[in-house]
Amino acid sequence: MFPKLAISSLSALVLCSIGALRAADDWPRKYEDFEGAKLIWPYTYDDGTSKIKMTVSEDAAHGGKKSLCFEVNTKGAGEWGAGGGCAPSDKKGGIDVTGATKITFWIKTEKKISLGVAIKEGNAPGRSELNEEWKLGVHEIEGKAEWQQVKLDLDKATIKKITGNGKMDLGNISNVDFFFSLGIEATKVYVDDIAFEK
Ligand SMILES: [Ca+2]
Repeated sequence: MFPKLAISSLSALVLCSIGALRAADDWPRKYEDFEGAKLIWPYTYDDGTSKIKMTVSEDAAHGGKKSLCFEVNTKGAGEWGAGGGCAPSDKKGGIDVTGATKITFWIKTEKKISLGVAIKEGNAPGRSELNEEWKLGVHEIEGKAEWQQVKLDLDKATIKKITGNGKMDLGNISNVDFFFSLGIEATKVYVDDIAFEK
């Protein structure tokens, strides 16, 4: 009885290990596809004059039926613009993308926009070295009727402010942030299929 149990346990252990190995090689790794029922930790911010509203929309999708929709207007007398983002919905607020070299997402905008992208390390209580934010530059996106893919190199990121170890820790990424610079007339910008690549 005991040897048989031991063999079963061993088999289970081996199967678990194979599963873990497969998961570790599973690239690209999805951050968010917006197909879930709701956003986790959604937020927006603005300069007091610029307008931004962020929702999950079924009006457009790159994959599935839904995408993230920003209704943006930064054409007013604002000082710097507006932005927003959310945590991934299926990984308890953070995703392990250790080993990733790129972030990629799809965007649909009928008007040309200047888009800033940033990622935030997840909050790790008592470990301030793991809470830093990384800016991935500001990018000109042409206005088009079609979806466009954006792919950004993580090694070109600059740290917003050194509050910890000053290194990019990809073990628990809890935010992908989209920032809209000044000069965007009222428009809708759709984002979908945010993922990290090796
Ligand atoms: Ca989608």
